[in-house]
Amino acid sequence: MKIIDAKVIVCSPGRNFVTLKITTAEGVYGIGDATLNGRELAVVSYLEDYVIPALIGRDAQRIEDIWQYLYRGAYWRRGPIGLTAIAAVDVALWDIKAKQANMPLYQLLGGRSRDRIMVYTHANGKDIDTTLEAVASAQAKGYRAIRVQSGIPGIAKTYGVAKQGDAYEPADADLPSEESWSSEKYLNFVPELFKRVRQEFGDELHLLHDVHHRLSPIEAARLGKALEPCHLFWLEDATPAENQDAFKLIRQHTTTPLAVGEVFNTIHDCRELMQQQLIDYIRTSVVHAGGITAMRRIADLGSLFNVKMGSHGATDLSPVCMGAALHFDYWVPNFGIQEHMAHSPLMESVFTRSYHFEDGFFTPGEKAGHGVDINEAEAAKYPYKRAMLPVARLEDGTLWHW
Ligand code: CS2
Ligand code: MG
Repeated sequence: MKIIDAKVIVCSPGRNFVTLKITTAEGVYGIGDATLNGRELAVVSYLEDYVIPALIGRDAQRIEDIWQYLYRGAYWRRGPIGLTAIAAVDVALWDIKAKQANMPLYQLLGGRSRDRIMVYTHANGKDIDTTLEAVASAQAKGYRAIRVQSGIPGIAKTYGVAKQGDAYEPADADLPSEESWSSEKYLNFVPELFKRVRQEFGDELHLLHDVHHRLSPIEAARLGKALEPCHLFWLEDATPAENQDAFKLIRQHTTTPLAVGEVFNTIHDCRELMQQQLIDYIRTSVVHAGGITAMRRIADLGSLFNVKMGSHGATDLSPVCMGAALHFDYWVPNFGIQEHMAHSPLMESVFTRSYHFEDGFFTPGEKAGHGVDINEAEAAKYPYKRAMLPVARLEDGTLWHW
């Protein structure tokens, strides 16, 4: 199955998406997501200028060899741009292989390990009361697990909180907008938020919270400890993980389960955290961590140390990634949960999908391949629009982690 064509499709139906389409001499094609929020065209260039010319003429059936060729063979390894490009190729090739076998992708991975895939969604509001309303509305839609974020008194704009009535899309400006941050104001507020959520919704609902890398390790330990009575499903990205040892300090102080990894690209970013049992969930995604081929290795390493998969699934990961992720989740033995932020009807007018939501759970569908396709004529109606993620500064002007 010779690869005869590979092309990148960039569209912006409400937000930017980059999609790779690989076609074989037999006419079978596969698609992969290559979207890296706020840095989309860097991946397009990596694909068009370096990857695609080297792909043409290769055998689409040799997924592993092509993965090694693009990773090991590149000399300049790792990093979000390269691994997002590799992921797009990998997912497109798995799509082709599954179509060729006339099977849904999860069957090629070893078949399903569960009947349905639990997802969590987002509830957010400008203050506690509107956030409680958002939790009620997510619960009414059937979600059993909800990530709760709220505006913080004294901080004008906070990650994870939508502008009034809008779905949360952080890449909102042509150049990065600036937000201000105070860890102390945040730390004084979040325990009260979760106390109110538990009071209102009881003990059964799974609650999650994203710190978005904002705290120092000792501050994260303080938050984890304060939230213990509210028994979170997880506390996400409590501190930046470049220094993996930082999680040791958090772990020593709290039993709140820890999740990290949406910005990780390779198994090397996960290894120490896993081996030292410093985390409970790993949030690497199919699109940013090198595709299905790489995610299998990450999951298998994690399984040795009781680490479960809890993949990133914000709207900046396209429906193509979501489709592939759901096949992976259906199979992976050490599954924890999958993030789900619903794509808008406009986004879904460009991508057709076979995955299906019911009662808080997804199934990936039985269509051959990963079940997601792109309507190129629709995509062409929505040209790329530059949109960057914000940056954050402390109240004294110091640049901080966004
Ligand atoms: C967030 C994301 O979904 C999450 O957990 O951290 O919304 C993140 O901010 C975006 O994906 C950044 O592109
Ligand atoms: Mg996050």
